[in-house]
Amino acid sequence: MTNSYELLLDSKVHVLVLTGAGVSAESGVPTFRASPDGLWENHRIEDVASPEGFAQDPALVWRFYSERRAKAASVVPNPGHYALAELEKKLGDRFMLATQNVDGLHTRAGSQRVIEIHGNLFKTRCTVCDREPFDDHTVYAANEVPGCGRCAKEGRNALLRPHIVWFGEALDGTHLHRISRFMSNASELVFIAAGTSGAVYPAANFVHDARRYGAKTVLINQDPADNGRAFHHWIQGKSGEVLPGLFTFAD
Ligand code: BV8
Repeated sequence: MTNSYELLLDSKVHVLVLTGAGVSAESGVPTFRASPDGLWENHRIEDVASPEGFAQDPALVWRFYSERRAKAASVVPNPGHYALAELEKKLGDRFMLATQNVDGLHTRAGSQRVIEIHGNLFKTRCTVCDREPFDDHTVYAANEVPGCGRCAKEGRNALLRPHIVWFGEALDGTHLHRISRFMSNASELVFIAAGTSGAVYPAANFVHDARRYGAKTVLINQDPADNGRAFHHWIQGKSGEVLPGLFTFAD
């Protein structure tokens, strides 16, 4: 574990960054392990963020997401988000950001090459018809469960759901393909994971995939991560403080 660290990037290196809830913590967005018992309203998050949880109590699940939607809309990106947007400007298509976060803060900080592998709080989709997930900033009332207007017109009763990848649901295959193609195309790869406990799969496996491609792997995290031993380097600290001064560029 080191505290001061500098990452020298040459003109060939490709950088893949994976972020988790810790990167948004300095913006005021609670992490999943903020409350020691990892509960929300006495529910295990894995139970609320799941298709079974939604089937059992859609109003409770919409309350969980409406509350997080309101919170995410009320905060702003922090220096860690901006540092990654700056790095993308320098590296262009030699940069890729995969985020587990659903708060949209990377995009608001200017990042464009972002893959939101777990979805986005501000998108909603129908549980039945194949309409595209649509932008939705509505904070639904406590017991309101929105229905699909298009289905209603066609005489069907269909609930709307957050466009989020729940536990037990598959990630978008095109996202995973883009990430592995980025790694395999890189002649020289650096993999950085920031603000993530490495507890959730398949994202927690990315470091192993990157090492198979010969990557240098760096973890930037306040606490030890579950998959921390897989990284060559661990910079213990706050991502909003570490990321801005981390990168130097060889000519
Ligand atoms: C799937 C959306 C299969 C919800 C989320 C092995 C392989 C594959 C799957 C599994 C497997 N083992 C188990 C599984 C199942 C499961 C899983 O991983 N379970 C865990 C609990 C063991 N995985 C899945 O279900 C995935 N689906 O694999 O499907 C499949 C295949 C085909 C067909 C059907 C099914 C889906 C996983 C996605 C779940 N959705 N998010 C929502 O957000 O509401 S996960 C959710 O929790 C977040 O998105 C995030 O990914 C995760 C929390 O993790 P972190 O982001 O790391 O946050 P955390 O709070 O844990 O840690 C923050 C860290 O930051 C801390 O370490 C802290 O120290 C640090 N920190 C804090 N402040 C700072 C800081 N660091 C730096 N600076 C700071 N300022």
